[in-house]
Amino acid sequence: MNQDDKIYVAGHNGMVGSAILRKLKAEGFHNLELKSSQELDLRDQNAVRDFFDDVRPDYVFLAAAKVGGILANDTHRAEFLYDNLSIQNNVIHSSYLSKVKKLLFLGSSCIYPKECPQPMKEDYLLTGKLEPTNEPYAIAKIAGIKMCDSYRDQYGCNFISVMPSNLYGPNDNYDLKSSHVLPALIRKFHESKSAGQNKVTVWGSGNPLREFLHVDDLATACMFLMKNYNERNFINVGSGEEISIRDLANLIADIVGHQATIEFDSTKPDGTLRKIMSNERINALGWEAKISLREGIEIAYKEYLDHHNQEIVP
Ligand code: GFB
Repeated sequence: MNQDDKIYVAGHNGMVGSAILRKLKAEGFHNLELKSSQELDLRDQNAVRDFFDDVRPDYVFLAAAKVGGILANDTHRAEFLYDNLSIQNNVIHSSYLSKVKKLLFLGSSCIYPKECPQPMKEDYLLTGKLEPTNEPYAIAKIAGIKMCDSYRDQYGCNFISVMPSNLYGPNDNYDLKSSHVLPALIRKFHESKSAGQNKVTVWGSGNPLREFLHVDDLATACMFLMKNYNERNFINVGSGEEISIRDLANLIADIVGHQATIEFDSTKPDGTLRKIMSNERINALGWEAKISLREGIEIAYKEYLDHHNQEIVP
């Protein structure tokens, strides 16, 4: 990528897209094409075709997606399938038609089977049944991987796919119904402390293990891969750090400074019990995560206090 190349970041207002944008700007890229979802509905095939005909970007980061935590995935199943398939079909196909030099598609670790051997290597894709709570989202993301590989095979497009583990960081979603666990627990511990309460509810059993990656680490990985990786077959990006939801709750309690009693709500699903990814391939290429979980949560809590606390606690 040259600094004058035209770069389109699809989803630049989201947590992942905004992290990629910060990284691009920090590296001096200035020819950036950005459209909010109000300006361009990526589910609209004709609108996306017109945009690509008009703009003709050189590089595309496809970070636009409908995303959410375990409950949002489980309850908005049709939207997670339709919106994600539409967005990626339109952006990937239009990138082919308008001869984009390279596209990077972002997925998620939920593409792997529910009972996958750990750590999950890229080769384990499609070797078993998916976790039911997020099957529609996973199916869409698997379709995106196959689309990138198929467009490479048939048309010679340099389209790559990147699968991050559970993400958190600036511009995260703190809505308790639709968010992921990490922002939810930051908000729950903070609000319990502010209200002088001594109880926090954590969904499920607390036993599932998750691998969390700060979104700024993901952005450095995306830049690295956009510059250095030109192969079919997706690549995992994780931190290599695994923690149980119970231990995560205790860590967040410590950072927020509120040692509340934790109550586990067994009416909520646990989801996959373990999903740590193998980072062997990306580590061998010369990239690794830099932000530890404690450091990352401390940064996230500060950002929450600065930007989100006022909006959601009247
Ligand atoms: O982060 P999370 O929603 O996503 O949930 P997944 C992780 C674990 O934390 C589950 C538990 O076992 C939840 O039951 N948990 C505990 C909570 N308390 C809470 C809470 O207050 N809010 C939430 N949200 N969880 C999603 C997938 O799976 O992860 C997506 O549904 C995607 O498709 C994404 O892959 C990365 O890790 O279970």
